[in-house]
Amino acid sequence: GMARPKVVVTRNLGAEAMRLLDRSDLDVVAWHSETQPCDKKWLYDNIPGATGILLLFSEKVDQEFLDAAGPTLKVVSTMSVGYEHIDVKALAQRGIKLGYTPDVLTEAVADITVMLALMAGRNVKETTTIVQNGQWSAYPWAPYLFCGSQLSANWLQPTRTAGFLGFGRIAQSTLARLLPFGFTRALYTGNPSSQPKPARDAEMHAKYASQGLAEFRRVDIAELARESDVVFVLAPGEPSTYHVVNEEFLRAMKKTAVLVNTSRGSLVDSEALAKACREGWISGAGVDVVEGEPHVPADHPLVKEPRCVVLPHIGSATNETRLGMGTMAINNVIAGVLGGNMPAELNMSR
Ligand code: 8YV
Repeated sequence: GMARPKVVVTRNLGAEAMRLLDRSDLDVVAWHSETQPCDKKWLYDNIPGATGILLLFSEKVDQEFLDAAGPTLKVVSTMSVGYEHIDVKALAQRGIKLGYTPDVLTEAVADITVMLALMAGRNVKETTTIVQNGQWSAYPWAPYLFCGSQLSANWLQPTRTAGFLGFGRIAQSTLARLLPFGFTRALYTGNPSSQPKPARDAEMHAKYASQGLAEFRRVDIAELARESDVVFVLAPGEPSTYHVVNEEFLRAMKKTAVLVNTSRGSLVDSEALAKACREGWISGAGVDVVEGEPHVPADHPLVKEPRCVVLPHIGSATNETRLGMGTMAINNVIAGVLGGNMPAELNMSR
C-alpha cells in the first residue's frame, strides 16, 4: 500500500495523549520515557525521512537538526507557546510548517502570574520559611510584623496601576483577573520587536474603558517602570527583549512595587533584580523563570533573596493544561503531516 508518513515524537506525553497517535495512517516512532529526555543518538537515528516531528521547548531545532531530518520534513510541532528554541527562518526557507500551543495555557499562566504578585507582595517566602523552620513562636505578634504591600486597592491606595511589559494573550488574561482587585489603570509596552498596531490598540482601549479601567495606555519602558504598582514581564524571549529589566529599570520602579516574570528568564537581569530586592528599590519579586534554568543552584542570588519567590517554571503545569498542550501538539503534527488544518500554526510572515 501507500507509504505512511513517519512522525517522530521526542517524549512520551502520557497514555491519554499518546493514544491519539494510534493511527493506521501514520508510522509513529516515539521515545518511550515520560521523565527522561530522548538521547541524541536515538533522535538522529530516527529523524532521517521523517515527515513530522513533535518536540519540546528544551530541544533545539537548528540547521544541523533540519539537515539530519532531510527534505521529507513538512512540519515541526512544539509542545510550548514559546518557540525561541526553533530557527523559524530556517523552517520558512525550507517550507516547513511550525505548530505551537498558544491559548490552551493562557489561563494557567495568568493564574500563576497573579499568584506570584500576591506572594511577592505579602512576604510569603520569608514567612513560610519561618514556619517551616519551626520559628513562628520566636516572632511575637506586632502590628507590623510580617507586613507586606497590598495588591488590591485600599484606603491609602485607591488607584492601583498594573504595568505590562508585553501585552499579548497572557497579559490580557492577567489584567482580567486584576480588575476585581480594584485596578483602575493599566499601562503596557508593546513587545519591543513588534510594530505598534493602532487598530488593535483602539479596540482594546474601548473594551477596557467599558470594563471600568479609567486609564489604559501604551507607554514607553521608562514610564512603565515609574508608574506601575506591579510590573508583569510577559513578552517573548528573543534578542530584542534581552535584559529589558535591568538596573536602570528597577531603580526607576516604586519602592512599594512588585515585579513578576512569567515569560522567560532572559528578559530580566538576575543580579540586578536580586540587588533591587535586597536594597529595597522594590518591595519584592516573583519569578517562574530564571536565566540559565534549570541550572539554578541554592546559592543563586535570586534563590537566596528572601524577597524573591522563585518557582521552577510551573506556569503551565496543571494536569488540565498539560493534557491540553499535549493534545494540541499532537493534533498539530497529525494535521500538518496529513495536509489538514493545524489547530495552531505559527504565522511566519509576520
Ligand atoms: C512549558 C512554556 O512549561 O509553553 C511555553 O513556552 O514555557 C511552558 O508552558 C514548557 O515550555 C513546555 O514545553
